[in-house]
Amino acid sequence: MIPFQLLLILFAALFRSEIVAGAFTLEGNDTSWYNRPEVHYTPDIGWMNDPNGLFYDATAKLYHIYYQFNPNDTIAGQPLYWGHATSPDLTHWVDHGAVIGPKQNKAGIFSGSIVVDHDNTSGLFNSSIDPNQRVVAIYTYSDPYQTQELAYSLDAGYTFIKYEGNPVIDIGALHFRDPKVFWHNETNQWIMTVSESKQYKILIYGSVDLINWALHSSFSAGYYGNQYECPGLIQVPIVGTNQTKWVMFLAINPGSPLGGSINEYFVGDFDGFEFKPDDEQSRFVDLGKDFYALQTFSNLPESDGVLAIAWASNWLYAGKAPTYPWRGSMSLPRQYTLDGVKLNNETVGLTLILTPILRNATTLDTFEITNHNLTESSPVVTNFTELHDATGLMDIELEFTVINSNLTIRDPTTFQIEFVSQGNSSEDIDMITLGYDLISTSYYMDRACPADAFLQNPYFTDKFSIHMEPDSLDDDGNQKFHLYCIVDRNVIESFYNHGLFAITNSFFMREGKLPLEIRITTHAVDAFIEVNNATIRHLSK
Ligand code: KTE
Repeated sequence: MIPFQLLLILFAALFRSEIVAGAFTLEGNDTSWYNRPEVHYTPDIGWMNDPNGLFYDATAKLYHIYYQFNPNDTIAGQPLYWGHATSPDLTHWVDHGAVIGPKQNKAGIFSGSIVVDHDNTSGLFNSSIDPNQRVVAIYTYSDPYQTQELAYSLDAGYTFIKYEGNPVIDIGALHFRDPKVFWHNETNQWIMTVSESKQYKILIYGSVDLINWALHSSFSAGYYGNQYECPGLIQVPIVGTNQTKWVMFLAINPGSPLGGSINEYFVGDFDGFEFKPDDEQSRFVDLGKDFYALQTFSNLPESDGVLAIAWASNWLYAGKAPTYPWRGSMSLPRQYTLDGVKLNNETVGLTLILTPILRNATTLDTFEITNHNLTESSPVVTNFTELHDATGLMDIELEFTVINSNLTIRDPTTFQIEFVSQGNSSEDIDMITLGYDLISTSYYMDRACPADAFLQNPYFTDKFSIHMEPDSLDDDGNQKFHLYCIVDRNVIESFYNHGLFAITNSFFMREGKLPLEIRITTHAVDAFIEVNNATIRHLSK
């Protein structure tokens, strides 16, 4: 006789379905939402890390993103799901919550990608499914061995069915994850890049049906850190030509030279089997501390070019960020192109050009400043609306010329753009700063908001800098510079010389405070720069 309890267990095992994602109970009061970014995607509730499965549905005209999601807490943990969100314009997002979950609690649906299987190469669809909506997710199942699995959707990406032959790749490894798949036209096959993390290998597989995969090659280069994560290979157009090069993106964590997590890339060629980099030099996509696990979109309309989103946080401190009831934010989408860029006055290198995407945001106020000689007594000061109207979302585009380059290290040669909160006294005001120093020929960012408890965290380093050559010279040989910066409540993204480099960071003002206004100031008594043009906007989504 089989005991009743055993029958129950057998029954449960046989009919075991996915475990359900619960949403935890909210404990916060209204003020807990004050610093939730406007246009940087955040989940409605819970923990979020890497962007996953980014794709465009050409029939519904909708962008889909998925994300590493713990709906049960605001820290990373298992069971780990893919969450899901959609947007018509990459700016206004609707969160749909958990969409793919693990078979048991101590497991996770780790990072991965989505492809649109137009031609039904997988055989998972029938003719009733719109070719633009033949959505296949390829992700890592971590239990704790890591294997690559498939799930497909018959309703345009809102629900998924796991492929019954899973896993599709199993090499018996504990650290083997983050498959990113694309269709390679020239060789008529799907290509997967996936990382054998602790071996510092990006494995490149090929398949004609998304189900049977053959190992083609392995790539290893650059700055190692502790391990490789979230690789991605994509063809990127070279500005002003009809040529392209292949770019291999790679994330390393921990072990960034800045601390924690960072994204690097390599430029080279790909023949459908092997990626050959032009050189083995690591180049970093972003020189801030909060830009990780970048993933590109698949199936984009041609006019979008190459777009990608990264996670705007860092594993060193992500779980402690003072936000509630969500934790984790995405970067803005960026468009990527390549250009030959002057790295110094003797060397030109093919470099990624980064263009932030902000479509359909509403402009509330605009300040235009032209031909303004900046001195201590003539700062640029903008007055945004009072707090009740404040969105905490603003941007600035600035062009300036160095009009006195004969200064020495004894002179004040720094100017700064200050993003300032409300407050009655200097102690009461929180401020983050972006500056440029002529003698150092470098920009800096200072994200320290005094009195923010989070700054006690020694890994939440607050100062960053980046060397920039002038963008151009004017007719008199004066150096000209360009920068664009967007601030969104607790994320700052800055772009130098039309997107040649970027620094992205999270920052946290004291509870209830938001960046409200932008000032450009200096301690120089005599002007050493002229603000040719500054456009400062107060925005809402
Ligand atoms: C820890 O860096 C590791 O050793 C983390 O597990 C993060 O890993 C899981 O997040 C990533 C991916 O490799 C995983 O698929 C995913 C990168 O949530 O952030």
